[in-house]
Amino acid sequence: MTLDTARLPAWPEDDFSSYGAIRMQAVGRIQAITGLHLHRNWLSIPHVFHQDEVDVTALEQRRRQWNADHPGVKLTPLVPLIAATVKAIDRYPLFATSLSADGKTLTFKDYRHIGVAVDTPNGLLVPVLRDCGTKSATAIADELAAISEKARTKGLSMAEMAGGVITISSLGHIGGTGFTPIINAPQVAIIGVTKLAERIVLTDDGGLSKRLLLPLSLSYDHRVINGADAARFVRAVGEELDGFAFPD
Ligand code: CAO
Repeated sequence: MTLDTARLPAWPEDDFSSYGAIRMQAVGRIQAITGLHLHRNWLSIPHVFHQDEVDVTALEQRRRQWNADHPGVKLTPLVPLIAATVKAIDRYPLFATSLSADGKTLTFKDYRHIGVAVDTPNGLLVPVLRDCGTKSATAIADELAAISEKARTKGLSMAEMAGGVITISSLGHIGGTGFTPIINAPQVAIIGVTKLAERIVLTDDGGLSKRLLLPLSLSYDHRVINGADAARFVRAVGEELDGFAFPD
């Protein structure tokens, strides 16, 4: 399928120096390559964005306690999220598929390799953590720390970025209440995570309760996934987070 871009108006050129001082800088190699892929994905995948908040009050209490009990090891909220995503995919395998280029065949993947977007000085890289369904939380945390450090300092090989069934992009350490990440083709969905937020919510008996909510932003390929699937999947991620078992 090709897009007819020939009919679009030309890119607007402007003499910025006529308005004031400017400086120019070449776009970095990684940013340029990433940009081309993101542009292709944005133009060729019909994205739909689904936003939800999951209650992680109990999970966060348990995570903080676990970190306090295990000095020297740190589990960030991303680690239970990776594990919960794997379990949600087990319940909704559509989220680990790829659509063929002709749109006729869907490939279901039984492996659970998860891509994690890493912000590096040279641009965005997406290392892939292998077999997250069979790894302990501490193994996932160790691997995430090692591979994101490598991405930032030495870069990654193509093999280290290949084979993910879904990608998670976390901006939770910075902020935000939601965003619309671009799908990492040939995957069919990407989960965006933003900052944990304390909220006062109305309880079933009409009272008020202070809860900790994790905003989840799912972008999905509407050729493969429908809105109801997306809503159920994100709810499933929330349920699996709630049931997450910290290691002994
Ligand atoms: N809400 C609140 N705090 C959060 C959080 C969340 N959702 N997620 C992480 N944090 C906290 C962590 O607990 C940690 O707190 P302490 O320093 O107090 O222990 C702190 O933020 C820093 O976490 P981290 O960034 O070191 O670790 P991580 O596991 O959350 O993420 C990594 C690792 C590599 C994914 C992340 O560092 C990163 O690079 N994210 C950027 C991804 C990105 O750019 N996405 C956009 C892609 S589209 O352009």
